[in-house]
Amino acid sequence: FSADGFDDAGAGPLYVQLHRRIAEAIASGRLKPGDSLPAERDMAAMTGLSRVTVRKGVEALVTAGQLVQRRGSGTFVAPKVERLEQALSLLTSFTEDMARRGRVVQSVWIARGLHAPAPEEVMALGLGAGDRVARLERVRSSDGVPLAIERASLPASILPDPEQVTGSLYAVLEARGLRPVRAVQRISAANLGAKDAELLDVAPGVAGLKIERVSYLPSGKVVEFTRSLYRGDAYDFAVELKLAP
Ligand code: 16G
Repeated sequence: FSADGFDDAGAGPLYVQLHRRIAEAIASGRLKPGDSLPAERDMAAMTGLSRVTVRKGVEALVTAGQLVQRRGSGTFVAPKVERLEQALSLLTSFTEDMARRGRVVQSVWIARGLHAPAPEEVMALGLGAGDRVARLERVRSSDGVPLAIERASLPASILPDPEQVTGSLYAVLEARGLRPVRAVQRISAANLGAKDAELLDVAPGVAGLKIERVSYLPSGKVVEFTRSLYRGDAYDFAVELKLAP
């Protein structure tokens, strides 16, 4: 970054000029995914722009998804996010989906334990008085890019020992003969709040997809009630339609 070429007169507001210059550096590959940007005060010193102008220019690129800001560590060029096409007609797990694509899964736990159920969990899981619920909350990533936040609730009768789940939940259920065979899934639009956006490494307010899945055993017993937030810039959900009879 240098002070050359910033032009008070013609080329639009100064923050837009900075925005354009950083976007060009990313497009040309001079700045690569994961590269860190200088601190706001250093960028202001290098360019001769005010800190307010630098902040506005950087914020515009964060909103556009080209830069990410991580609290405490700075501003980085956003990792390249490839869009994934996900079939909606098959009941698969996150781990299976990624393995099929030859990708490696990472999960960061937010919470994992047994609790007294909330009213919506009682309803969705068909719990009785005194029943407990196992909650598994994690950020699911693939190849280092966070893709979804998953909040799964299971009856304690299905999963009395949630701390035993360290990798794939469906693999644990399968090993116990409790793998779900059917599910109902609901997808709706959601703008990500500040906390969820930070977990997914995107700017607050960007579009996400909220997915609710209730899955069942062959007997009809509910196995899980899972609420997920998927990154809107990473997923295409596809389903095959047949002519109505
Ligand atoms: C999928 C499911 C989720 C399930 C998880 C298990 C959606 C929207 N959700 O992400 O309901 O709990 O897989 O994955 O597809 P795991 O076996 O890798 O833990």
